[in-house]
Amino acid sequence: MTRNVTDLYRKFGDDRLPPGQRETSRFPVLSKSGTPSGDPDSWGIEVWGAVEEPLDATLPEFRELPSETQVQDFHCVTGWSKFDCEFTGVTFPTLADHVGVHDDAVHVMFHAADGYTTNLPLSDCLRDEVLLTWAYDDDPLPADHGGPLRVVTPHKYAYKGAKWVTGVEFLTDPERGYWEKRGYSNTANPWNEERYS
Ligand SMILES: Nc1nc2c(c(=O)[nH]1)N[C@H]1C(S)=C(S)[C@@H](COP(=O)(O)O)O[C@H]1N2
Ligand SMILES: [Mo]
Repeated sequence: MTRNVTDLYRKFGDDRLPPGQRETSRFPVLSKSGTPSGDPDSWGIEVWGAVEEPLDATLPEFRELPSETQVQDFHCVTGWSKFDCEFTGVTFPTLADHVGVHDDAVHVMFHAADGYTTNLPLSDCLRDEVLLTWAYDDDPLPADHGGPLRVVTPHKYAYKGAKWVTGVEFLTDPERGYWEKRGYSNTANPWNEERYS
């Protein structure tokens, strides 16, 4: 079953296309440095910090968790949006249930294989639309787009979704990630045009 979550914008604004964005049918690639290599069978994902049961899994093990396919929109802070992207993966709430999040956790830092990090409040992660995904349009997620495993955050500009994700850290105090320390908005709501801080 595929879940279409492209009506998510109604919680944040009146228009599916956020202000200042233009729609593209292409799927451009944006990375701070090159594409790290990764083999889907040996890729590892770790979850640690303020959780009951830290996780250290291979991607094949991670894929055993309940997963789903969603159709969702993708908004890049540089001004393009791509509608109707089909991603398959584990929702963040499913992962959070699996590890058991401590009551004092308030924030999350995502870590990636290229040294990238990005942060979000826990409440912004505990949405069914936040997916840790390994497939795009029924094919393995292309390496340029973050394969073997990435995060997508359709309620935020796409820099909140770490490509090549290797770690999810639950924090008891907020911290800033790579772009959040370098001038991009910490909150990143596309419908408020929160691009820079
Ligand atoms: N690990 C990692 N994740 C990343 C980035 C990066 O440089 N490294 N760039 C971010 C930015 S700025 C954007 S716009 C999106 C781009 O995703 P795409 O290349 O699939 O379009 O990935 C985000 N996630
Ligand atoms: Mo970006």
